[in-house]
Amino acid sequence: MSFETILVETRGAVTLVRLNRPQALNALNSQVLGELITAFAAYDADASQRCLVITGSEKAFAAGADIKEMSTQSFADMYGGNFFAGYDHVTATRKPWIAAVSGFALGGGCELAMMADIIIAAENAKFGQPEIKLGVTPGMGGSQRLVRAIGKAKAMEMCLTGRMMDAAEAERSGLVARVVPTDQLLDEALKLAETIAGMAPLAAIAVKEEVDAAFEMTLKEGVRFERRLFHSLFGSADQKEGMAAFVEKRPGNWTGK
Ligand code: CO8
Repeated sequence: MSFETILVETRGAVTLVRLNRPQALNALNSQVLGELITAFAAYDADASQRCLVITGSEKAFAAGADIKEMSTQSFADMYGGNFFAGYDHVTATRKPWIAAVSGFALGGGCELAMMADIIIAAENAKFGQPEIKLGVTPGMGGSQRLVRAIGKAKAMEMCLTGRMMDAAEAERSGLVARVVPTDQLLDEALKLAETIAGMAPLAAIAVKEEVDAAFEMTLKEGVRFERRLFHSLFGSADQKEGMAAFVEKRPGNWTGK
């Protein structure tokens, strides 16, 4: 696979995706989207890969959707072309992925980070939904995922004013799992990814389904859904292996079966 706007490499069982448009602070254009769809689909399909990290540069995770690409588009272009609906393919990734955010994560950049299962932030990270300053609104899920992540009061304030939230506030507010020194961001994200990659693969997919279901279901339905997935994992070899490994006081040796 050859890409122009992202760099993709594998490190053991972890796929590392770097947004790579430094001249535009990693602004997300249609080419980036197309390449992300391909890279995420390849990750999901590759049984040797068990976690993915997406990151940007130290200055910018991504400064938003590409304003220069969007500026002259008409309603018909956007609506008729279902602009950026392709991110639904990215969010359909079944295996876990982490956003490692340094610098600006604005507009679509913040929204892409929020599509991840976990966000880790560098101390210099800045999150924001500044679309209102451009005469538009979030368009890649920001108004929905930000409310779910940090609650209505702060989400509404951020979307109505376009103000940026620093890493410390993002951690306090529940947007990010952890803040780490900027020069350690990638190492810490890869360490976390390796930990997740070391877990039973089917259980990791099931955990994602269950936690994500909490945003879609009533508590009763969600608990039932979780219980059924729990039951179903007793049909897997990895459940037998995991419980035998515990009894035998050794690490589990997962097959993903
Ligand atoms: N799009 C295109 N180019 C950008 C973007 C962007 N979002 N952000 C920065 N750039 C470019 C700049 O134009 C500049 O290019 P050039 O050198 O050719 O002029 C280069 O990157 C460097 O940027 P700056 O000189 O502005 O760097 P600063 O350090 O001075 O400022 C900021 C950094 C504060 C991040 C500033 O660049 C900025 O405010 N950027 C725009 C942030 C923004 O408004 N983001 C939201 C965009 S809209 C959006 O994301 C909508 C998502 C939903 C779309 C889906 C619809 C369905």
